[in-house]
Amino acid sequence: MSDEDDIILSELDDDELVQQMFDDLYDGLKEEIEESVHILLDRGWVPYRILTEALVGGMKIVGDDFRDGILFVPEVLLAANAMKGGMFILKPLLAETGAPRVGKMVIGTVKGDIHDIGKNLVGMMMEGAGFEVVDLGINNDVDKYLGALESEKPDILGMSALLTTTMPYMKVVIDTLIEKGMREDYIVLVGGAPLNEEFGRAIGADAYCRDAAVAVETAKTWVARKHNRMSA
Ligand code: B1M
Repeated sequence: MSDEDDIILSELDDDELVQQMFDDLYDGLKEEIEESVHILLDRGWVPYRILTEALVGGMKIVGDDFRDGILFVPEVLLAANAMKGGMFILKPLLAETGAPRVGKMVIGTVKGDIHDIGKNLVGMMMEGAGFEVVDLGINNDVDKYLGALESEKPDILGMSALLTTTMPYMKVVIDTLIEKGMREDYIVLVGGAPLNEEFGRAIGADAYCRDAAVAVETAKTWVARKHNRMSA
């Protein structure tokens, strides 16, 4: 039996457990991540803290080593799967805040891009803040976005891109909205690791959101602004 097998997660203190979660995420150990999430919940950690400190914190290490060529796609996929296991437990808890419905958002990752962890996190946090969220998944072309806007009639269109090669597609979607005279009907928020504020402005989005918490705050501000405009 290896040393790893001897670790009893529930006997670790909070700091040790979070460190262990970083290791388990790195090793793609979904069941261990799920167990640790339950332990932290039992210890009174709020879901948002578990999400940001333990899961997103651990994923940052995975991301850095992927960038540096220490980890490769199969390992990162396992890590992503473990992360999703933890997020799945937290999702209903984040949505349980009883916040009144504040607006509706359609969100999806752009064409050519299959990264969905960040988008899912944004969706979860938005639901937790009282937004209705329609998730279009990954690899969305312009027709998919437009179809969803027409059928769902949301306040917000959210787009996610994690690759420098796919982020320009956001402009294709926004330009098509302009061409069709639909741009002013929606608040367009964009996000993803390679973007920044300048890019958001350059493609004609209403705002760039650095992370899920910023996405929620930005969405609330813009929806309130939209409703004030409509009632003026
Ligand atoms: Co990919 N990958 N990946 N990958 N991957 C990156 C993005 C990369 C930066 C890694 C690196 O080299 N350092 C790099 C991109 C380089 C670049 O473009 N400059 C990269 C690459 C190159 C690739 C492939 C091309 C690798 C290959 O095949 N050779 C390939 C591309 C596939 C494709 O999409 N066509 C690929 C594949 C994969 C996996 C499938 C293995 C896996 C994805 C699994 C999945 O998502 N289901 C994966 C992963 C996991 C990553 C990293 C390691 C982690 C991404 C992540 O989930 N982060 C990533 C490295 C990194 O970002 N540091 C990397 C955690 C997440 C919580 O953060 O997604 O940034 P993030 O989301 C944040 C904010 O950005 C923001 O809020 C979120 C929550 O706070 N946000 C929004 C995101 N979307 C938003 C939308 C909004 C608002 C805010 O709308 C309103």
